[in-house]
Amino acid sequence: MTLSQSAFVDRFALDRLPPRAVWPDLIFDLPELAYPARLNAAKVLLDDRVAAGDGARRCLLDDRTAWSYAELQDRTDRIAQVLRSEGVVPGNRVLLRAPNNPMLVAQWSAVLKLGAIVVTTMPLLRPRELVQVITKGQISHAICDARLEADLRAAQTQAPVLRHILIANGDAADGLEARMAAAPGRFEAVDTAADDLALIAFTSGTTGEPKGCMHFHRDILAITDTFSRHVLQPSPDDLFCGSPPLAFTFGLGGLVIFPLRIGAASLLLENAGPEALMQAIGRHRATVCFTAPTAYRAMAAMKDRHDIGSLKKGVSAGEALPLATRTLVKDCFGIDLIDGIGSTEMLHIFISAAGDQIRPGATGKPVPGIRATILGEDGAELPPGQVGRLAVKGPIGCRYLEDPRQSLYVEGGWNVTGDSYLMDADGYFWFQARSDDMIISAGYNISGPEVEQAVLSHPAVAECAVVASPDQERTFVVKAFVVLKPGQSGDEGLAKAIQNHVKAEIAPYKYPRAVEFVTSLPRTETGKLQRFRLRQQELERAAKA
Ligand code: 3UK
Repeated sequence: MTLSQSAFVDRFALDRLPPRAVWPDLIFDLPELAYPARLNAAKVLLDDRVAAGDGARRCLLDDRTAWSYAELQDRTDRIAQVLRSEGVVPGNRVLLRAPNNPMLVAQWSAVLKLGAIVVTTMPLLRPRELVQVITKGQISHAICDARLEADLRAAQTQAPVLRHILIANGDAADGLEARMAAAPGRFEAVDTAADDLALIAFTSGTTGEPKGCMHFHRDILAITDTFSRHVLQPSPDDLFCGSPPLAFTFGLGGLVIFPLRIGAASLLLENAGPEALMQAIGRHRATVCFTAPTAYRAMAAMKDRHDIGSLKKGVSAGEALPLATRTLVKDCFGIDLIDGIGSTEMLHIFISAAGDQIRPGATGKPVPGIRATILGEDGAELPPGQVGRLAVKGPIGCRYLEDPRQSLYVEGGWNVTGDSYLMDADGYFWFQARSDDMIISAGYNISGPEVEQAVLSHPAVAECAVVASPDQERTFVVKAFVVLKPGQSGDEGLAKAIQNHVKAEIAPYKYPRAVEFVTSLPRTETGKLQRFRLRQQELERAAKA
């Protein structure tokens, strides 16, 4: 496969794609994945929609405004013109920084229409992390919400490649909105190749320097034409909502790309903690929700305070969905959560199940258009029933921006996600652990997340993390860090009760020999448990003792 004629003037990112030999295989197994050679994703999502007569349809909502598709197109075109007048050319990287709101979506589609490459950043990133992203991506332009300006300015002093910062949502005379007002008229989308780069998503990465995952214009459509179209199956009358930041591709897909692809609407929330999310669902009668397992758990605990009866579908991703959480959500809200495993490298969800295809406890089956298998240590495919390394391929795959870790994620054409899984005889995939969250204790292989599930099913437990803790006798023991529900007190009696509960739920040798009650657990900005931090803490404590 060769790259088609790129529309890029700035070839920095194109030239830093990994060598072809370490690309994953790309497969286009469905008729809907046969994209034309030239394609601009923002044009498809917006201009084509408006041209089809849907301009007046409801598109983006927040608590203050509701934009139609035509209004989003208008904002997009104005921003694209402002960016062009700032010197942005096709192939340049443009950094975006804002909480989830309609303007952030307009900025995102404007960068795409310009044929530039969009790099949306997590609002909580600190200057040090911003410097890494800006330097690695050689990012010259940024649009930044006034409320997040200070950290970006601090980063700029150490990353001088960032020369132009446009401030949005502020009151300066040269702010983005003032400049947009003076830039009326349509903006013709740049005629990008289907495989021109559209976005670089930096991984939330639980450790180490961020990796830039590079994705094409056609990839933006491919995630909807696989997971959304075949598993989620939303309708144009749906109202999407959820918590993940648009910088996290889980949120980008669920809150922007999926609704826009079918002419549906999306509710964007700057603050989307579990309670705010529930309130918003109730107020706007949202029908499809994207959030993490812990948020569903927290929402279930507040079921009496808010009415979310409008909700028809809930997608859970980012971490394994504990069976106890699935059951709780079914009991409280009457919906069968759609669990799905996705990754920044694959852009969105590649194994999932909905409706009567769900097998509780399993993640699901490969999404149509995706192939999945389990690899042994030697790289050979394992038969059903054996635990090994999850490997997938589809129309999208891992292409890190100039990163030696490319050859760790891609092996023999497969994307190897770093998760231990098993496939059963019916082709369902069962999550075991992140490959590095397997605990080896007294010679047994124990999955930390499996023990967490058992602990979580105890009625006093709100949250739990299970890691290996150094031990004289057994090398490591299974240790549970437990956050209790309000009103519970963490004493020896309760620790014992939790241990007995686990022994009754799963094989007794897996029970946590150590239990520590804590008030909170370390998490990434995308809500993932940082087990490595607890592991490290245990190693340090043991070294001191
Ligand atoms: C873990 C899961 C079990 C798994 C993501 C949906 O999470 C996303 O991307 P990241 O790059 O992390 C990828 C890793 O997260 N994981 C995600 N979902 C599940 N483990 N069950 C799940 N349902 O370790 C995976 O390798 O942050 C999720 C869509 C887009 C995404 N970027």
